[in-house]
Amino acid sequence: MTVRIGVIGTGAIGRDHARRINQVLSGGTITALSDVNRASAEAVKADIAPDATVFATGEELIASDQVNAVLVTSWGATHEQYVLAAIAAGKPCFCEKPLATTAEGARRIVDAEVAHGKRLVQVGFMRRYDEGYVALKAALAQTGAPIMVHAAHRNPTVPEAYTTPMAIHDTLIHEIDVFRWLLDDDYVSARVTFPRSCARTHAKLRDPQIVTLTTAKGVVINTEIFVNCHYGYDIQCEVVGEDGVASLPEPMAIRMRLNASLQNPILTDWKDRFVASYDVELQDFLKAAALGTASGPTSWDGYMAAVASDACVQAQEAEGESVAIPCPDRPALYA
Ligand code: NAI
Ligand code: NAD
Ligand code: ISE
Repeated sequence: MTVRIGVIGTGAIGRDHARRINQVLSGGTITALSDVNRASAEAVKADIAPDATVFATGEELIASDQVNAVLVTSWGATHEQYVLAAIAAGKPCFCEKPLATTAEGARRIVDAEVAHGKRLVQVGFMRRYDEGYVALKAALAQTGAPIMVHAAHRNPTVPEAYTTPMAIHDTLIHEIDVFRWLLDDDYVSARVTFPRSCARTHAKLRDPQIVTLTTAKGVVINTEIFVNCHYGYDIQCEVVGEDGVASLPEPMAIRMRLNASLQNPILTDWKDRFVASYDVELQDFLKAAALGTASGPTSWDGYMAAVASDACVQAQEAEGESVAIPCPDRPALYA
């Protein structure tokens, strides 16, 4: 069966996911598009999905019988309303991170899916599908029980609209999710410290910052978020275990001997760093959607990430103080 997909939000990642479904992956076709900026949806139709219908609103797209499954790739603050509408319509839904911008919002999605009685939602935590993270998780069998993690999430630059809390719910959210999965653990507390801000930042963004998360098993994770690092898009992770240390592999790059130096190019765009894992996550979505369900990262994962994310934002405000992270009971649907 070919799954007929509607995309809500046809900006940077919505356009890229539409291209994947129509030109790279199998089992899906884009039949519907919607964006608050209608011209953006019309442009994706012209370039990628000529047979798709452009809908005035996401709700109309979800209700349409031209749509069996929904991709929510609009701005984070709009995700909750569309995911809830997709669940109400009984249609599988892939939602880009964050599932919702607050834990309460993500909980409403969990409760709606539990009431529906079957999984319908996959959250766009694509790092779980990345070959490097999968290999790192396998390597932990050799390095022994993890004790510490040292990580960094660096972007070359961000727009003026990117503010201090976004470093958590837009950027660190990838680490928050992937470390729960990598360590098979939950968080108990968060602390944030700020070095002096870098010269390239702006008035509404303290950058860089260091987030320390402690897990239920006692692992301490230090992550540097530096979104004006200038030199490239760089994701680093090193796990220190009882018997050894395992590091996330660097992306493949041609090493060159040039001009009396040894050079390794570094990527600059997030779209390139996890390009293969976006393909794998969406292929997984299409496979499950053909059966009327969802697999991969769950609404519960999206909710737990939002709970930790809210605590990290509080920890930013309480600069240097430890903030507790609650660990609610997991519904049986996500066992
Ligand atoms: P963008 O700003 O390029 O695109 C968002 C699009 O959504 C815009 O075209 C905007 O007009 C549209 N939009 C906003 N509100 C809407 C609404 N209510 N209804 C319909 N359309 C609406 O943003 P970008 O970078 O594509 O990010 C979109 C989402 O993807 C965000 O949630 C972001 O966190 C996530 N994202 C995920 C990445 C990943 O690595 N998984 C990477 C980049 C973004
Ligand atoms: P973007 O600004 O390029 O695109 C967002 C689009 O959504 C815009 O076209 C905007 O007009 C549209 N939009 C906004 N509100 C809408 C609404 N209510 N209904 C319909 N359309 C609406 O942003 P982006 O970079 O594509 O990010 C979009 C989402 O993808 C965000 O949630 C972001 O966090 C996520 N994202 C994830 C990754 C990742 O690595 N997984 C990377 C980038 C972005
Ligand atoms: C963006 O939305 C992403 O998801 C990228 O993966 C991340 O590196 C970036 O900081 C976010 O803004």
